[in-house]
Amino acid sequence: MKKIVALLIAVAVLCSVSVPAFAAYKDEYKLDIVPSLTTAWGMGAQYFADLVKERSGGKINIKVYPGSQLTTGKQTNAFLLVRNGTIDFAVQSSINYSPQLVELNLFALPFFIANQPDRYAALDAVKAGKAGEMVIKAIEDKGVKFLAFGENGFRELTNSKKAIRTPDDLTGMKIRVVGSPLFLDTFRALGANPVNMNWSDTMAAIQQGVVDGQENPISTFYPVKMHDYHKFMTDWHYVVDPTLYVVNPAVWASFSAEDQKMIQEAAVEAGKYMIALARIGLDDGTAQKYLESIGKVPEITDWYGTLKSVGMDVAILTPEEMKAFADKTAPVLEAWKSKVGDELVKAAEADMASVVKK
Ligand code: X2X
Repeated sequence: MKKIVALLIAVAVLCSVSVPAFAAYKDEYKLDIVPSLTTAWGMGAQYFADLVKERSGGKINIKVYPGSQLTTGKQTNAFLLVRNGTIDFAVQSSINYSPQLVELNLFALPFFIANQPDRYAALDAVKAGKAGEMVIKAIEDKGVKFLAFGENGFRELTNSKKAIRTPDDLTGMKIRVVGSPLFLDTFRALGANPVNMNWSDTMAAIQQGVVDGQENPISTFYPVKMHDYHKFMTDWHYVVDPTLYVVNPAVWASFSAEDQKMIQEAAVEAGKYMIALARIGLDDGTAQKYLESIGKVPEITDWYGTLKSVGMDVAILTPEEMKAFADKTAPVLEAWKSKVGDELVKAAEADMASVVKK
């Protein structure tokens, strides 16, 4: 009798693990990104698609659509379109999801992560800690499956007019910012004149001189030759945007358990690659070592030297100069901490404190 029961249990277990996925796989899964394929963001998204294709033996074909094609230029609609299934996958900036997910403004709080002794260690601690868990939960509670973090990068300011080293230098300057209210508040507090604009419209506005400045990570603005129009950069790292690899839940449910595992692992791996690409030449050398270890060192490894060689004037701020910007934006930081949620902000502060070397 015992043997029969054991056999029945074994059969039941086997059946449950080998349930086939009945939903047919699509010929193509669409993946949305904002910038070009030549950015760290684009390369990290493409690497994900390549890994999934290779590891599924060509069965799962993810196509990366750069330049906000899938959101018809409206990058802040990406979350809604992944949720409703118009878009299958996305690798999106936390900033572009923040209109729907107020929690994601955490990373764009001015001089919050930037003010930590090691901003990269602080960011990693937030993502891996309690705050990261809360952010992931917020995304999934709103109906999108989270796969992994990537990175667009810490954002630096560029402009066509003059070297900016103090808030006063920014007075009245027209600065293009992303479509998120926090950015308007931050630049208004600095005395600038911020304008919301999609990235897909930004280069034309810059070329025509409609705006004087913009802020983006170096690995995102260099490939579009920002230096041809903006001779000045301020190295202030005031906010960061991690990217998020996500998928529509129904699409996710259509994959077999093995494929889900493979896709999840591919996203984590591609995310690590993107993070290293966004940091190479800017961190303590960890990114370069990682890229060497996987045999994928990019052409440019020295950003400051590269920017100099194309004629950019880079203002490296002293701690006192950084403080002047942080002081000016402190009321925005305080106001937005409450909007983001005190519990989440406290969790992030504790996560960051845990990696500060005593
Ligand atoms: O629009 C931007 O500035 C960009 C490309 O960085 C984002 O999508 C957040």
